[in-house]
Amino acid sequence: MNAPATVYPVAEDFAAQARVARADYERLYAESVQQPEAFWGRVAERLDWYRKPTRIKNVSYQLEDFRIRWYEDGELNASVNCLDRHLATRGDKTALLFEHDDPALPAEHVTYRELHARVCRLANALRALGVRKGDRITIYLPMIPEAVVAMLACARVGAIHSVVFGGFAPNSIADRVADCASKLIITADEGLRGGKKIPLKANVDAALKLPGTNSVETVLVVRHTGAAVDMQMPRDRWYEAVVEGQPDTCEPERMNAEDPLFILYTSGSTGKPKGVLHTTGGYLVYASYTHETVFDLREDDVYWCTADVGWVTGHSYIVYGPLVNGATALVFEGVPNYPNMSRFWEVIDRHQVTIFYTAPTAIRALMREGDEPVTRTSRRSLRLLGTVGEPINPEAWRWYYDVVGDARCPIVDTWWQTETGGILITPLAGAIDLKPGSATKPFFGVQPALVDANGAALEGAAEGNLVLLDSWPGQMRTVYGDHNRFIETYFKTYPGSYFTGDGCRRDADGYYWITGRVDDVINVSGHRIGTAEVESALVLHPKVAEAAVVGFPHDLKGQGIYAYVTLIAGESPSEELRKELVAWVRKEIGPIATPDHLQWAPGLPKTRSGKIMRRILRKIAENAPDQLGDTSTLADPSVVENLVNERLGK
Ligand code: 6R9
Repeated sequence: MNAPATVYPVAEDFAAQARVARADYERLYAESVQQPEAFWGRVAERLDWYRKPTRIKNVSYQLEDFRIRWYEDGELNASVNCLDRHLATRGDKTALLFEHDDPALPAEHVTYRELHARVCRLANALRALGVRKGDRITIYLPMIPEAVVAMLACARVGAIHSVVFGGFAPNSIADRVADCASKLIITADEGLRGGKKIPLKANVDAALKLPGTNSVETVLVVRHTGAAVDMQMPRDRWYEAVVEGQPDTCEPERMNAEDPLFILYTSGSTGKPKGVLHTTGGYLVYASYTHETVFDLREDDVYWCTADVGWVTGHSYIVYGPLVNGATALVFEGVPNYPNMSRFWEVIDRHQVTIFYTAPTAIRALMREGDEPVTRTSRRSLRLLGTVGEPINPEAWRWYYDVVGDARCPIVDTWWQTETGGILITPLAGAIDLKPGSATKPFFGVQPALVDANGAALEGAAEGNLVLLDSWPGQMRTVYGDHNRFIETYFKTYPGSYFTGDGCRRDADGYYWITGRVDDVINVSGHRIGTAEVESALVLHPKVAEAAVVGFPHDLKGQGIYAYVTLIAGESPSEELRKELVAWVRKEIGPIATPDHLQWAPGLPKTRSGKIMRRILRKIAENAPDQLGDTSTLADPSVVENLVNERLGK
C-alpha cells in the first residue's frame, strides 16, 4: 500500500526530562481509557475550583439516552483560573508578549498582574452596560491584547463570547450575531495585517444594517490605528472611555462546570455555520492539560502559536491553555511575509521563543522562498515545533524539521477540531517516535477507531472514516440553539460514536494518518469552508442559476475552492463576469472563501433524482478525467463530457 515511512526516534536527551517519557505513555493511556473517572478526576485538580467536582464523567452517546457532562457538580470561573491564581507567584511574569504588525514598534509585555487589572476593568464596564451571566457577546478584533482581555472579561462575568475572525465580511458577522442574539459587540477602528488596513468598525456598521441584528445594544470600539470611524450614539462607545475609572478588581461570577464558556462558529457540510458550544470545566481542564503535556511546557518557556483568536486554535492554545498554565504567550498581529520572508524567525530570535506552533500552509509558503530567509536567523532558542490545521506533507515536515528546527527540535503534528476543544491525536515528544506526515497516536482518554462506509469497524492496518468511541472533557456540548443538529451531524452516521468528518489511515504500528475531510467541507489553508456556503453566496447573484463547489488539491493552501457556475438563460459567460462572481463571494463571505477557479457549467452532472454528483466534479477539478468512475446513474452523461472538454481546454 504505502512505502514504510522514515521514523524519527524520540531524542533521548528530550525524553530524559520530558513530562511524559517513553515508559509513561502506554501506562497512562491505559489508565485513561480503563478508568476515565480516576484519571480525569486527578487531572481536574490542576484547576482552582470554588467547589471541587465529585461527579467526573456522565456520558452516553446512545441516541435515546444522549448526554455529555463532565465535572457536572463542580464550580469555577475561567478568568480566575487564567489570572487570579497566578498573582501570588507569577504576578510580574509576562502573560502576553505582544508583537505589532510593524516590527519597528516595540513589543509590549503584559504581566499577569496587568492583564488581571485590564480584564477586571472591562468586566466591570460590561456589567455597568447591563451584561449578565449567559448573555452573548461578539468579539470582532484584530490580534491585539484587547482580544484576550475581551474574552477573559466575558468569562469573568459569565457572558458567552463568540469571536468572529477579522477576515469575515459583514454578512458573515450578521449571521453570527443573529444566530446567538448577541447583545454587545467588541471591535476596533481598524485591523492591521502586513501593513494593510482592515475596516473592522465599518464592517460592523454594515453588518448591523442587515436583518436579524436588532439584539445588539452596544458596540465597544478599541482605538487601534486611530482611523476616523463613524460613531453612532448612543449605540457606539469608545472602549477606552468605558473602562476608564473602573476598579481593577471585579467579583467573578461563580459558574457551573457545564455552564457555557463560548460559542465559535464553524463550517459544516450543510447549511449555515454551526455555533459550536463549549462549556467551562471540561474545556479548561482539557485545553490546559493538553497544552502542558503536548508542548512539554516549562515555567520559563516563551510559547508562540501563530493562529488567530478567531479560530479554535487561538482559543485553546493562545488564550485558555497557556494562561491557565501561567505561561508566557506571544500574540502576533502580523503575517509571516511582512515586511519580509524572515519575519517569523526574526520574531523567534527577538523574543527567544522556545515553542513554536503554526500551520502547514504557512510552512509550505515559506519553504517556497528557499532556506536563506530562515538560515540567516539563529533560532537557537527553539526546542519544540508544532503544526495544526491540515495534513502536513512529508516534504514540508522535513523542511520544518531540518531547516527551521536545525534537526534539533521534535515536531508535534496535532490533529483536532473546533468541536474537540483540544488536541486529540498527537505525538508526545518524549514518548512517541515521529513519522513525517502522521499525527501518530491518541492523546490520553481518546479512543479513535476506523469504520467503513457501512459503519463496520476496521482492525489493524486499514483506511476508513475516523470516529471516536468515547468522550473527553473538551468535547463540544451542543450546536448553539440547535441540539438536534448536533446529534444529527456527529452521532447519527455511526451510532454509538462521534463522527469526525475526516478520513484516516492506520499503519501497522498503530499510527494515525489523517487523509482529509470526507464530507463537503473544504480545508483552505487550514480554514474550514462549507461548499454549501459558497454555493449559496453564488446563487444570490442575479445572473447565477445554479452553482456547485468542490475542493481540489492546491500546492500552498492544501485545498483550493473550485466553483462550477450555471448562468440563468440569456446570460453569457465573460471574463468580466467571472471576476465579478469571484469578488462577489469575497464580499458575501470574506476573503478566505475566494474561489480559486470558476468554471462555467452549461449543465451540472446530476443523478436522475436531481442530486449533484460532486465526486465527478471533484475529479474534473483535479484534472483527472480518466478517474470519473461510474457515470451510469447520470441523468445526462453529455454534461460531463462538456465540463471535461472545457477543463482540458484551459
Ligand atoms: C484545530 C482545527 C478541523 C479539521 C479537521 C481536519 C483538519 C486539523 C490536522 C488536520 C490533518 C492535522 N486538521 N489538524 N488534518 N492533520 N494535524 O484546525 O480545527 O478549524 O475545526 O478544523 O482540520 O480535517 O477535521 P478546525
